[in-house]
Amino acid sequence: MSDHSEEENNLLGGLIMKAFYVIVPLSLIIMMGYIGWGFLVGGGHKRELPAYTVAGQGVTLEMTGNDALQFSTKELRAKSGQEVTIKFSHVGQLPKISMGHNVVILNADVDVAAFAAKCIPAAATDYMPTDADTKAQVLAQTKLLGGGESDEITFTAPAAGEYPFICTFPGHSALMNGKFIVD
Ligand SMILES: [Cu+2]
Repeated sequence: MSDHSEEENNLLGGLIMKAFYVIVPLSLIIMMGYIGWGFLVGGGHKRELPAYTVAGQGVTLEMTGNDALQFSTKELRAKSGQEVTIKFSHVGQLPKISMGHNVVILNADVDVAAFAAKCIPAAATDYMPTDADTKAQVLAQTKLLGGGESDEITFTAPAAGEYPFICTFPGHSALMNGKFIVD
């Protein structure tokens, strides 16, 4: 009886030992799995960070135009290669047809007065000619806005230099102009 019981105990002990040998490595594997998973998840977040950081390294420039033919700034700044977001708002009341405003950034070598002059007849396309030559002169542009409207554009800052910007609505560029300065 006691022998039998001992045998049973031995058998049970063997089973426990076997179970121990299985459970310990198994829990180690599971633990390492968790660590690995945590690392992956953490790594995933870390991999996302550069995307946020890129946006963070980019620059958002907010500017407004009003019914008095004024841009809120005459100077926009960015670093070459930087992702630039311009948030432009028309904070006036007047409609686009009488007081439209846009922000059109031109290449550094563009004759601003000549460019503004050729925009005057382009009413049908919001005072932005659509020919290839004109497009080649433009670095970035917002939509033409009426009072209360806003637009947002994103582009990559070009090589260091000074790039003129204007509103192309007829007559506005004399007052509504500035420089986009890239360092
Ligand atoms: Cu304007």
